[in-house]
Amino acid sequence: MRVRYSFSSRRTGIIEGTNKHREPFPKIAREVISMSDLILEVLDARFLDLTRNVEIEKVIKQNGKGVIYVFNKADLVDIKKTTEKAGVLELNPYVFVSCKARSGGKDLRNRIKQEIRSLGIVGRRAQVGVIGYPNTGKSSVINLLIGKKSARTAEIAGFTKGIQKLRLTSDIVVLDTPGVIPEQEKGISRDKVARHSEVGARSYEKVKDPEFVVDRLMKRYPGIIERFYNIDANGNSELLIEELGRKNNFLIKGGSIDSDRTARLVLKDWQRGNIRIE
Ligand SMILES: Nc1nc2c(ncn2[C@@H]2O[C@H](COP(=O)(O)OP(=O)(O)OP(=O)(O)O)[C@@H](O)[C@H]2O)c(=O)[nH]1
Ligand SMILES: [Mg+2]
Repeated sequence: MRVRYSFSSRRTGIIEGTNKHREPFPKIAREVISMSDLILEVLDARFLDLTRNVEIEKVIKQNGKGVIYVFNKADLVDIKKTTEKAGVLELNPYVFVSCKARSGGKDLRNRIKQEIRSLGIVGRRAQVGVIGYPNTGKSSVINLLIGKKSARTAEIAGFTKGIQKLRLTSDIVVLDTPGVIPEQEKGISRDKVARHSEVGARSYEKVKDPEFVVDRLMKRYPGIIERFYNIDANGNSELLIEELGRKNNFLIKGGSIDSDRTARLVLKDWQRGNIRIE
C-alpha cells in the first residue's frame, strides 16, 4: 500500500492514507474487508434497498466479518415508517444516525465497542471498515463518531479516494473508503444514471441528461416535486421545468427557458435532501 502521508495522529486523528485513485470493486472493497474486524455498511435511510450492496455483504459473510448497518440521513425520514419497510429485518443490527442533526453517534459508538469487545482482540488495534454506496455519508458518519472533522466530506459523489485510517479510540481505528457501486449496476445506461442520480451517487453537476432524471423522479415519486416548488404540472416534467425556469428567470439566448439548468436545480435540491419524500 502506498502511504501518502503519515504524521502525528493526535491533532487530526488521521493516521495514514493511500493515494490510490478510485479502484474498481472488488479490489478496494475486498482489501477493506480483509483489513477489518468489523464493517459498517452506511446506507441512505431514504433509499435502503437502492443503496445496499448485496455483493459486498456476501463477501463480508464469506470472510466471517461482523457488520453493523448504519441508516444515515435519518433526519430525512420517518424512523418508525422506515423500520417497518420490507427487508429491514435482514439488516441486523442497524443503527439510525443523522450526521446533520448530530444524533445516533453515541448509539453507534457503543454498538461498535460492544461488537469489538465480543471479538476478544488482544495485542493490537481493532479495525473498523466503513463501506457503502457513493455519497451515503460514510465520511460524515466517521466525523460524527470521532466528534470532529477528521474525514473529509463533500457534496459531490466519489469524493473520498483511497483508504484513510482514522483513530476512534486508543484501540479502535476506522477506515474511510471510497463509495462502491455493485458490479452489476455499473454502466451508463439512462436507467442506471437515473437511479444513481436519484440516490446522489452521480452528482447533479455531472449527469448528462438531467431532464430525463427529473422525469423519472416525478414518475417514481408522484406529486412530491410539484408540491416542493408549488407548481401544478400534472405529472408533466416538461411543464414543471418550463414553469420553474420561468420563476427563476433561467433563460437562454432568444428568451427561451434553460431547461438543462432548471433540471439541474431540481436535482440539486433533491440530492441535498431539501425535497422530503415523506
Ligand atoms: N441531510 C443529511 N445529509 C447528510 C447526512 N450525512 C451526510 N450528509 C450529506 O451527504 C453528502 C455526502 O457526505 P459524505 O460524508 O461526503 O459522503 P461519503 O459517503 O463519504 O461520500 P463519498 O466519499 O463521495 O463516497 C454531503 O453533502 C453531506 O453533507 C445526514 O445525516 N443528513
Ligand atoms: Mg467520503
